[in-house]
Amino acid sequence: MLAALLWDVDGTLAETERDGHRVAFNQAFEALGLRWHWDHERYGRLLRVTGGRERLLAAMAEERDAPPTPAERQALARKLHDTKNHCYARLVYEGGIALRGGVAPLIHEARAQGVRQAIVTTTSRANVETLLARQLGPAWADMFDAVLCGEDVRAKKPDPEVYLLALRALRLQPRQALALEDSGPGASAAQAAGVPVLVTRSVYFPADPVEPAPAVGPGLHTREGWSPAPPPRRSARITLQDLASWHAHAEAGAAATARS
Ligand code: XBP
Ligand code: MG
Repeated sequence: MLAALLWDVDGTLAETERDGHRVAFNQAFEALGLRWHWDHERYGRLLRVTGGRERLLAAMAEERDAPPTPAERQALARKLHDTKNHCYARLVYEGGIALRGGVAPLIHEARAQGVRQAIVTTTSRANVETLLARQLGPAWADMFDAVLCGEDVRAKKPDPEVYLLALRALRLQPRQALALEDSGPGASAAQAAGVPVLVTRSVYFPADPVEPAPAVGPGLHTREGWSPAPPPRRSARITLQDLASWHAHAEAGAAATARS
């Protein structure tokens, strides 16, 4: 039975990479007098490196005017990352980053029906708190039984560590939960922890290989374009009942494999 939803943040709750992080990284470069600019296409490639600071360090390898020593690069990455997170917070407060369609109704529905929820992300905690306070209101933390972030782990996604921590915090077995992710690295992290994962494709990860996933679709706002297709219902969006039945189907498959 489905006992908990484990929510990724970036790309899943909101298009934070497109509307927030990329814009904020560029604002940080400008604020620190650097002539670097990450366009949509380059940022898409850089997203293969998870973690904002780690991404900065990886990008410095491609910049001719990056500092020469590893220690100087680390220091610059730290400074840029702090500045980026301040810029990101400002974008969030100005209302520039909305939740994706279907996310808020599903969070409220799960809460009303006693399905537990956790935030399972490797982004910085400050970014999560700012986004959720702005989009779900000051009582947002009451909706989640655990909030695991980048600062809580040694290794970021696709490492399963953050999922293993969430399962421990909720005292659940992996197959009692369902992860919601948008990217290959995120889906791999959940799967490596043994958690079935539902994939809602996002702007930067339209086609990452994510099998085996109980369901893959374009977003929670629509019942169109999902594989497997959800059964006909009155709702225009994906509901908790849909999640429960995809989860049950994945469970039945896993049980049959274990028996054979
Ligand atoms: C996505 C990430 C993050 C963000 C930037 O994490 O890779 O690093 O791009 O966040 P997830 P920080 O999908 O697990 O939420 O700058 O705070 O690292
Ligand atoms: Mg993500």
